[in-house]
Order: sequence, then structure tokens, then C-alpha cells
Amino acid sequence: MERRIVHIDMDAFFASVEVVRDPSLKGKPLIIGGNKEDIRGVVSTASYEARKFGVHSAMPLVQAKKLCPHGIFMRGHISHYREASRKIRAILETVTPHVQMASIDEAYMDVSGSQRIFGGDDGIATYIKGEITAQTGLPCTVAITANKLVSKVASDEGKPDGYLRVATGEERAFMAPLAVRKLPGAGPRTCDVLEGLGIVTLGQLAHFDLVPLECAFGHQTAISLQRRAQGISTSEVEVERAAKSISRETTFPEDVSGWEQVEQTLAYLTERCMYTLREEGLEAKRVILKVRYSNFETKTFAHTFADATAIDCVVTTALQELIEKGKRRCARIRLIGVGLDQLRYNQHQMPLFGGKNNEKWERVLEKADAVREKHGFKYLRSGKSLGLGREVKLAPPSLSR
Ligand code: TTP
Ligand code: MG
Repeated sequence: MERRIVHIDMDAFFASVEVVRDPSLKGKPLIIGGNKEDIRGVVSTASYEARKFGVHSAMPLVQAKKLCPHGIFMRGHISHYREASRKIRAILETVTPHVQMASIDEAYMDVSGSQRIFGGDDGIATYIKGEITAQTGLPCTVAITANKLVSKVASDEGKPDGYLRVATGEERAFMAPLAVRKLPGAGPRTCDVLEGLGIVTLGQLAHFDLVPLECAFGHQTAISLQRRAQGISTSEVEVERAAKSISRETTFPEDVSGWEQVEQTLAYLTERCMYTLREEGLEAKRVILKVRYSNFETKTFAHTFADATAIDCVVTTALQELIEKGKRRCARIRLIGVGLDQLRYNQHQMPLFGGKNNEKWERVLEKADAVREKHGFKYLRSGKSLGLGREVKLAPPSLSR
């Protein structure tokens, strides 16, 4: 089977997400990284309109303001970008399970096995771009070639809103005219040395005498540079497996007889589990309560949801019923734990029942998570877990996975 690899990269990602949320920003020079008052800090994304003024990622904001004084500056919303990233991933996984998210806005996919169903490279690209437009409204660039290296280079060449295909066997010809600075992994210092040797294009690098390259970079690097310049790469798409379960548990310093403290601790552990669950873009179909009594007897009680969830109150309601089961045994408690399993990537599908209510919670939790991301988990807690006080100190083994 012929190996075909996709590289997809979203165009001006953070800026594009903001434009979808506020269409009045469309066509304007938009700069994400900080607002007009932020003097420190750097540009994380510039819209293509802002790039015309010379503004680019990693540029100090002060400089960006000089180049583009009429630009719209904003700090941005990382939780929105994460959510968009999750949606994109879910779309890509409808093409193949072999998806590797390389960063928040780019992915590699091994589509060798999807060729026939989707109608070859062109069919795959049309499908991916079509679905992403329909479901998110975001622009992206897709490249399909024989390997990850060439696809990465090609998607950069195809930007913005593009599709570029390099037929298998054409890698070398495709790479040859490009500047050495286009080679991933060839940093500014390497490129300076190459240019010092008179090497400007990847074609020149591929054919250059090995000896001076070895003198400059050492044998291994010289060989690797030349291979890569020809578009040769064997690295595989590495599918990151989602966690199978997320759990948090703690042993009390002394066995506890009152359930109030147990329930507060459990609320805290659940909050932590749920935060991690959402952070990883997952939702759970099952929650498990684990109780170890003073005689070391350990019991687990599980509840399976009709629909997978990432919403705290859905899980705590289920846990409340499980707690009642745990209470039936009149013994002191040594350890308490909560686990989530049957995980899957959050598809943000509207549940059949209670849809409106869940939607409201999703929005609230998204805001809460954004606050935690900024100030730390402790900054925002709720419900029974507050009964533990401001500083929660759990005895080991706590918060184990
Ligand atoms: P990139 O894919 O490098 O850039 P981009 O999506 O803004 O633009 P394009 O791909 O069309 O050239 O990075 C993706 C996101 O990562 C980007 O929107 C913001 C973030 N980012 C930073 O926060 N700091 C940086 O220095 C870079 C390069 C990116
Ligand atoms: Mg991008």
C-alpha cells in the first residue's frame, strides 16, 4: 500500500477563531497577544491583514503597535482555541484513527488506508476542508504527500486556505527550488552556515559535496540534512492514545468515621478529575467511587451515564447515589477515590435530554477552567469541596492517576 500522509495547519489560527466569534473583525488587521495597554508580551498570532504590515508571531507587541497602529489588539481566549482544536481533531478522526496532533492547530494523518473510501488525495482534502468549514468556519491548509516532512513543507507553501499535493516520487523535485530556510529543523544558525557555503536552495544542499558539510556540522547531521533536503523521511505518524481512565484518590491521615469529611474530600477529588478530563478534551461514560474501609476491605461502585459527560454536576449527582451505597457498610473510611472511565474525545454533541441545561453548564465550566488555567486550580473551587477550607492538603497517595 502506498504511504500517503496529510499535514493540516490552520491559517492564522487564534485570529481566525476570533473572527468566527465576531464576524465584524473579518478583513481587519487583528493581533492576538495583548491589548493596547500591554506593553510587555509578544504577538501570538497576526491575521493575514496584519501580516501585510510586517507583524508576525513572537514579535514584541510594542513593535507590532508601531508597524500597525490601527490594528485591533486583543489578549485572546485560549479556551476557545482549545475547543476549536478539539472539534478539528474530531473531524480528522472521521477520516482515519491515525491522527497526530502536532500542536494546537496542526496535525499529521496517515491516510494510506483511507484512499479508496474518500476518492484519493483530492477526495480526502476536499472532505477535510469541507467539514472544517461547515463545522467551524475556520480556514486551513492541507498538504498530502508521501511523508511527514514533505507534507509539513508543502502545507506551508500552500498557505493560506490552500491544498497542495505532491505525488509519490516527486518529493525531490518539489523540495529542490525551495530556500534552505524552509527545511523544518534547519534553524537560523544552520542556515547561516549553509548560505556561507553558497547553498541557497534545498536542491543545492542535496547535491553539495559532503566533505565541507561534514566539517561544518559533523557526519550525522550532514547526512541527515542532505537526505531531508531531498524530501526523504521515514518518521511515522504517532497516534497519541487518550488516557484510558482518570482517577484521583487519597488516604486519610487517620481513618474517618463521619461521612461529611469524606464527601467534602470526594467533591474536591471529583473537581480535580473533571478539570483534567476537560483539559484533555475528553468526556466520560462511567464514574466509579472507590472506598477502602478501616479493615482494608475495598469496594467500588459504578454508574454508567446514558451520554458521556464532562460536566461536574452530572457526575456529582451520580456520585451522590453511589455514596449512599458506600454508607451502607458501617465502618470507618481509610481511603476514598473517584475514577472516570470509558473516555472518548469530547464531540460536543447535543445530548438528547437536558440539552439546554448542559449547554449552560458547558459555558460556565469553560469560563471556570480558563480562570484555573491562569491562576491555578486552587483559585476556583465549588460546592462541598469548599468545606475543606482554602488550603487542601491531602496525604499520599493523593491525586494519583
Ligand atoms: P502557527 O500555525 O505557527 O501560526 P498561525 O496558525 O497563526 O498562522 P499560519 O499557520 O497561517 O501561518 O501557530 C498556531 C497558533 O499557535 C497561532 O495561531 C498562535 C500560536 N502561536 C503562539 O502563541 N506563539 C507563536 O510564536 C507561534 C508561532 C504560534
Ligand atoms: Mg497555523
